[in-house]
Amino acid sequence: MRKLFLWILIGMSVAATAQVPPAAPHRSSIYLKYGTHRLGQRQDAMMERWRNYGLGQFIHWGVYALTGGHWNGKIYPGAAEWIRSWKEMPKDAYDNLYKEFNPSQFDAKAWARQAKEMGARYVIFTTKHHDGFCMWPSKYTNYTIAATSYKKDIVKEVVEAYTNEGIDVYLYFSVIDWNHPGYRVSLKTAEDKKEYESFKTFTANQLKELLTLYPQTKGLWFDGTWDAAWVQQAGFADSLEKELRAMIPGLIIGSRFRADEYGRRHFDTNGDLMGDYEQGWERKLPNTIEDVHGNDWDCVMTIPENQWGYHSKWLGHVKTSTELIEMMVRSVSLAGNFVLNFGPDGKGLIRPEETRLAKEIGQWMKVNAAAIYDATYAGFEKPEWGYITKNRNAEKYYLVVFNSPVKGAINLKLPAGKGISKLYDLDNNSNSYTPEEVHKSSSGSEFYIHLKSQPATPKVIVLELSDNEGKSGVQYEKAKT
Ligand code: FHN
Repeated sequence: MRKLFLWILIGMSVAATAQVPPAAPHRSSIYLKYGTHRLGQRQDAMMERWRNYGLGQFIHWGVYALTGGHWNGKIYPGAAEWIRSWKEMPKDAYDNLYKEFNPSQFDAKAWARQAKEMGARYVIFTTKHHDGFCMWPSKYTNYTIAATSYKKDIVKEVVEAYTNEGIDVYLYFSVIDWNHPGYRVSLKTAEDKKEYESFKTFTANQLKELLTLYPQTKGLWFDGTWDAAWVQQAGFADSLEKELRAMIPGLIIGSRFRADEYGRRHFDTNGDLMGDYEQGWERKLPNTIEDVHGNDWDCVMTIPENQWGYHSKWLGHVKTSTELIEMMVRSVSLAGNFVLNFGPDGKGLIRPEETRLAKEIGQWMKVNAAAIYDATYAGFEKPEWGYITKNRNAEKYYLVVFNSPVKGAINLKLPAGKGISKLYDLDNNSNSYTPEEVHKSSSGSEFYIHLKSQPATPKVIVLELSDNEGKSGVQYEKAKT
């Protein structure tokens, strides 16, 4: 039986509960023909579903997985999916690798089950990376899965398996395509421009093909859009985005797809977000809520320093599950989603390290997902012991403790005008905190919550606030010095 404790506030504390600060308005009146299509956040149901995900899975898989980041006995020092660009990698050797691609142990249903158990609510899957190899039988090129001995449509298998597990599917698409004869980094000659026109048509055809073949798709995650040649296609990309959105109502597209007529990407020349969410947080996280400018955003993160595709020898720091859980909680506490990357091997297997991390994250999510799902920025000052998230639809706050102080208590500054109606452990809601366990500082501006135990994993305490401030408490004399 949970006792209801009405806590007495002394003095008004420093943080004020606030919603996510609104995006900065249109910063100036520069007319843009190909700037953002909308000011402020999308408010439709699909986007609300997107911002409630909390945790997603990224999968980078293609013929590059066959190399495992090695060639001819040498280790490629870069990101494994870029090995074709390595001077030690003969281009024709790479471009014939697809003939060996036959992932006999690929099991999309097993991948989807693992992702579900980890707690992922959406997946972003590489349909085509920069090498141009298509994991679906595109009719616009021969360089596809249909030309391999595996033959089957991998994108279809992934879309169906994940959708059947209740995980929303987003398709990753690289505009960079090293295989297409019309692809150019920049347009220097008339010939370049002529060839690039065919490449633009090819790109548009493939994107419309993907949305036609896989209508379950909830969004497109674009990549490889930084080349000067593409950045100069503001009008073409603007029209193409509108065409794609019309094919699947509610389709979600991020800020990385196109540039405005002045070449500005992610944010147009007026500083307003292009697309539905910011796609700039790659292998990095914002520090404060101000860093996200009131926009929706996702962070995509690798487990090693910088490997998206399968590399058999991870060099440098490999993140632990606690580090990854902290990045996820931090993302949600700043109103974003956290997307963890997996790079299956050439046989179609998820590597043991990723399987272990998925299991450990899943064990934590099994107990604490309420702090992640449907949660967002809480409006509190960032505490030194961890993060605070808030359920979007209730006055419920989640105190996620990562750095449990040696003193055994955590400090909490309450929002002005609020009282505490309940305080209990998320993993055992009969574990209410009693007045003996929660003391007011003499300054009256914060509470000390004595933890019931020193947690071995990130601990979540649920704080339910009420609008009833209660009577003022004991006023202590200030020290005379
Ligand atoms: O060049 C790609 C890289 O290979 C990987 O796909 C990441 C994932 O977001 N995106 C680009 C680097 O920013």
